[in-house]
Amino acid sequence: MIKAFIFDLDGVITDTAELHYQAWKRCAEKLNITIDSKFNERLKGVGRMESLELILEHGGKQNHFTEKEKRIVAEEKNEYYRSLLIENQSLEMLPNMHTLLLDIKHSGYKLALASASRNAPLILQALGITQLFDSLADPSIVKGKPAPDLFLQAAALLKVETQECIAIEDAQSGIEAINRAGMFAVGVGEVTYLKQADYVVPTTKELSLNEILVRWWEK
Ligand code: B16
Ligand code: MG
Repeated sequence: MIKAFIFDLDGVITDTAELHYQAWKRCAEKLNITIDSKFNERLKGVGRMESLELILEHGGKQNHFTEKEKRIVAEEKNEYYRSLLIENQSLEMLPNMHTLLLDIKHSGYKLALASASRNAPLILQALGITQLFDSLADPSIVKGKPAPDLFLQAAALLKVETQECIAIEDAQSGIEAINRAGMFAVGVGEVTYLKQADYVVPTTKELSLNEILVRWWEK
C-alpha cells in the first residue's frame, strides 16, 4: 500500500534548472570551458561539487585545480545562482504542481522532499509551500544522486517502508536513485533520458494523483 510521495524539487516542483545552467555556464567560461544545454542534462539532480567535477572533466581540466580552488569556484557559482534566484522575482511552481501536492496531502498521504539542492528550504519558502512537507531529506549529510540515500533518508524520516513510496524526478540520476531505493519511479521529461522510470510523463501538466496510482497498481 502506498503511504507517501517523495518529490524532487528542481525540474519537478519548480524550474530553476535554467538558473543553475546560467550560473555554471558563467563559471565554466571563466575557466575556459564551454558547456551547452545538452551537457547540462548531465548536471540535473547532481550536487554542487559533483557538477563542478563533471564540468572540469568535460573541459579536460580535472587535475588543474586544488580542492580549495574548486570550493571557491563552487561558492562563486552558488552566489551567482542565488542572485539569479532573487532577481527572478517570478519564481513559480510548474503547471499543475500546486493542485497535485494539495491532492496528495488532502488524500492523507505523507509528503517529503528529496532534493540535491542545499538551497531547497529557501526555494520552498519562496514558493510558500514549506508547510505542505512532512520532512526534507538533507543533502549535506548523505550521498548525492544517483546514490539512493536522499530517497532512503526521506522514507526513514516519514517512518514508511521504501515499497510504500512513490517518487517523482526529472533527472536521469534521480530516476536511478529512486530505482536503487526500491521505490516506484515517476519521470517528468523526455522518455529518451528517463526510460528507467516506471511511468514517464512529458510535463508536469500530465501528472495526476489518480493516474499515478493506477500505473503503480498495474505494475
Ligand atoms: P545547490 P534537485 C539539484 O536539485 C539540481 O537539479 C542540480 O542542478 C543542482 O546542482 C543540485 O540540486 C545542487 O543544488 O547548488 O543549490 O545545492 O533537482 O535534486 O532538486
Ligand atoms: Mg531535478
